[in-house]
Amino acid sequence: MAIVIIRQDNKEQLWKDALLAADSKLAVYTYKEEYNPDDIDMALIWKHPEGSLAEFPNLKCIASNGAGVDYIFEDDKAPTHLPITRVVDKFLAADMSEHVLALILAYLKNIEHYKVDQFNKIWKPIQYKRIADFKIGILGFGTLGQVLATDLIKFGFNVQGWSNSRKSLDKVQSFAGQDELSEFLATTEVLVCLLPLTEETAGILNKELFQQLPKNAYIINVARGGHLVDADLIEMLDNGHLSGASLDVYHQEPLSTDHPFWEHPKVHMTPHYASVSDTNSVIPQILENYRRLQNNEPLLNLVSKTKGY
Ligand code: NDP
Ligand code: OXD
Repeated sequence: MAIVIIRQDNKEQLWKDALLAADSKLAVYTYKEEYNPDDIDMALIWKHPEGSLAEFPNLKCIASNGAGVDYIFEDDKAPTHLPITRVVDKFLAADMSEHVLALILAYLKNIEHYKVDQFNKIWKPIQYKRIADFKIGILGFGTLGQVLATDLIKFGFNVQGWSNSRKSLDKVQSFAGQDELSEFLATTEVLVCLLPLTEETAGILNKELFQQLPKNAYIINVARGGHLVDADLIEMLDNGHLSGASLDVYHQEPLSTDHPFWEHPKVHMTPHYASVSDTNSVIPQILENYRRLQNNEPLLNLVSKTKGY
């Protein structure tokens, strides 16, 4: 019985050390080490090389080291019939919320705009916007979306959320399903995408959706690049319907240097780092699931195969 850590961002040793610090008796390998694949019963992964999960005949569980699991379903050779778990963590949620809050406040107060003016030595005050006058719409009103909504409410924002099933959160209007999407969009002035990437949500941030937002709406995509139709965003920014966009995630990561987003004056970019799993905080749920796996107990934070998230 052993855990293998598979990720390609050079953080596998960090996670191994953290697991061993929590339980020194654990059998745990990084995928770069020598080990017997027959021994592996849990794979702790983040954007693994395609096909690499097919190497373990006794694998019992795939544990995503992030909240998203889209990359697992995209790998045709991954044994997706096995239980798949994901990270649900208070720091992952709080960090995401802080990132989005920073972007929204910077947008309302023209911080990016002034940075460019400063660079060009231009002194030109422009009207700022007030929190109380703005409605934030959160597309994907799950674990991260609801923490963000709670924080936004504390700041005095008007908030609404859209999800598959209706939610009940104090002071937040909840919209559910395709039938209520248009109504949700019609009053959303800053749209934050926090959906999982699935067959249903791929390409959801497209021209048809943008046209249903009020003129000058602002887009924040911190979910997955696959949600966005890049050309549609550029068209709607260039024709003035949308006032700007902040993007953390892209179809290709790192984004190729010839992509138009890099030089677009209305696009603000960050390198898929809005929120990352914190080892100390996340290790206990991994170890708890490993213990449950050995004892045939129900796992925490299981992904639904039918929903794909
Ligand atoms: P959850 O699964 O908790 O929430 C997803 C929400 O989306 C749920 O409210 C769900 O509805 C809703 N949803 C899913 N599909 C649909 C649909 N077809 N129509 C309407 N609503 C839908 O996920 P998290 O909040 O934990 O994470 C969201 C995503 O954020 C992750 O999948 C990941 O891609 C991204 N992420 C990005 C990070 C970054 O650094 N940029 C960091 C962490 C996560 P319901 O509640 O009814 O099921
Ligand atoms: C995640 C992410 O899904 O970091 O956790 O994108």
